[in-house]
Amino acid sequence: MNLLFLDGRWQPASDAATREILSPHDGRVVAEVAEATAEDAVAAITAARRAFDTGAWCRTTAPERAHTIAAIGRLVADHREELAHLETLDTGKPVAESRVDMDDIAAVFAYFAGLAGSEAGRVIAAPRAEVASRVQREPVGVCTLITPWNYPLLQAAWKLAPALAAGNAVVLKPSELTPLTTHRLVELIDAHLDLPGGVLNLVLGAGPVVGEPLTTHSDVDLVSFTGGIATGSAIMAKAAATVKRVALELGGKNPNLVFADVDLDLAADHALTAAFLHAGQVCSAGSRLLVEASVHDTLVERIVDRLPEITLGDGFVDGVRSGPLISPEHRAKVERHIARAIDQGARLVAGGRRPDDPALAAGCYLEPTLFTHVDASMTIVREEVFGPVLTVESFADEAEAVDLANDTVYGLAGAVWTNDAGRAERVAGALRCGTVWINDFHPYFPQAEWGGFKRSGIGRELGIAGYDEYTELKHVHHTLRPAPSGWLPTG
Ligand code: TXE
Repeated sequence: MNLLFLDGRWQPASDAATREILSPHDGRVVAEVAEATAEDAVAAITAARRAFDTGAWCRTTAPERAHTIAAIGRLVADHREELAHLETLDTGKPVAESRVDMDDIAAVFAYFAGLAGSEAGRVIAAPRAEVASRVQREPVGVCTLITPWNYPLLQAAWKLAPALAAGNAVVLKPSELTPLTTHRLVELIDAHLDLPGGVLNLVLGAGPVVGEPLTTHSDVDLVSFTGGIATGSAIMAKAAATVKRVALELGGKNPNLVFADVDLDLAADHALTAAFLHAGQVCSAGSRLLVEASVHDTLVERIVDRLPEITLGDGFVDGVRSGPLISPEHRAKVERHIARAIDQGARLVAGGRRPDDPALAAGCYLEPTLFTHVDASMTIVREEVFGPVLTVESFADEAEAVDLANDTVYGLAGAVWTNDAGRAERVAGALRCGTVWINDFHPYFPQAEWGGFKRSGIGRELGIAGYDEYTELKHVHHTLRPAPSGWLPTG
C-alpha cells in the first residue's frame, strides 16, 4: 500500500515518506501508505498532461472507453467484500453500509459506461444552406480529483467514472485519512485493465502539500473537489489564476420539514436516519429538523425514545448501527460545536458526550445528540457540524417553514414530509437546494444529478450533467461549398 501510481508505475514518494493510517474505532495503525511530496504531485500532473496530449486515451472511441468503465464497475462488484472491509477499517462505518457503498459504486461505473457509449453530440439546424453544423463533446484535459473521508471510494467513483468515460487524464487524490479503498481500486485497475500509462495517476498525501500543485499548476484544466467550504473556496480562488474549470461539492445544512399531517412514527424514523446515519458525517445529513408547532413535542419524544437503538461500536460487529467520527481532531471540533450551542442557549435533550462503554474509549465516539430551543442566530443551526448532532425548530405554517429552511448559506438537499400533495410540490419548488425528497430522506441514484445551490457548490455530479462537467463543447461548422467571404470585393 505504500506506493503512489505515477505515469503507469508504482513508486514510493520522492522523499520516501510514509503516513500511518489510524483506525477511528480504536486508534491502532491499520496501514502505512506513501506520503507524496509536491514534486510527486507535479510528476503526476506532467504524466497526465503527456497522456492526454498524445491522445492514447482521449482519442479512443467512446464505446471503447465505455467498455473499460464498465469493467471497472465489475472489478468493484467482484471485490465487493474486500473493498467493503477496507472501507470499514478506514472510516469505522458499519460494514453493511460499506457493502451498500460498493454496490452503489459498481452502479455508478455501469451508468457512466452507458452514458459514454451513447453520447453522440448534436446536429444543429444551421441558418445557412449547405452548411453541416454539429456540436460535439470533448474531454476537458487533465482533471485533478480531490476527495474527502466520509465516503472515500464512492466520492472517488462519482468523479473518476465520468472523467475517464469522457476521455480525460486524471490525478486522483483521496483524503489522507482514508486512502485505502482508492489505492486498492487503482491497484485492481492496473492489474486487470489496459489503461495507457499516465491516464490514471494516484497521489496520496496532505491536502495543503499536494493540493497546491493539484489546484494551481498550469497543466491542470479542471479541479473537482468534494470537502469543506473553507478548503473549497480557497481552491476556487487558487484555480482562478489559471482559469481552471472547478466543480465543487461543499456540504450542507440540510432542512428536514415535517408537517403535522404525516405519520409521526415514520417521520421520526427517517429524521433519525437523516441526521445520524454514518454519525452525521454525510454532506446531505438532515441536521436541521423543522417541525410544525402542533406536533413538535410529540415528534421530539418519539425521536428521543428511539435514540438508544443507535448502537455505537466497531463497524465489523453485527448489530452496530453507527461507528465513530473520523478522527480525534474532528470529534474535538464537533464537541466545540456542542459546547458553543449550550453557551448560546440551546437546550441539550440527549447525548452531547462520549459514550461510557470502556470498549469504545480508544475510539472517536460521540453519542447521538439532540438540541431543541434553537434558532437561526446560533452557530449550531448555521454551520455544518458534520457529526451526530440534530437540532429541532418549529414553524407555524408553510411560509415560515420555507423561510426557516432557506435561511442558510448552504443549499445541498432538503426534505418535506406531508400528505398534502399540493403542499409537497409547493415546498419542493420553494426550497433552494439541489435535491428535495418528498416523504423520504437520503436516497440517491446515479441517473439523477447531485450538487448544491448557493455555497454548497458549483456544478453537478452524477446524471448527464455529471458527465458533461468533464467535457468541453465544440461547435464544428462545415461549409460544404466554399465561396468568397463577401467582405472583400470579388472579381
Ligand atoms: O475537509 P477538507 P476536512 C466538511 C465538514 C468538515 C469540514 C472539514 O463540515 O467538518 O469539511 O473537513 C483535501 N488544497 N466536509 O478538513 O479540508 C484533503 O486532503 C487541495 C464536507 O477533512 O475539505 C481532502 O482530500 N486539497 C464534505 C479533501 O481536501 C486540499 C466531506 C477534503 O478535505 C487542501 C468532508 C488544499 N489546500 C468534509 N486542503 C462533503 N462535502 O461531503 C485539504 N485538501
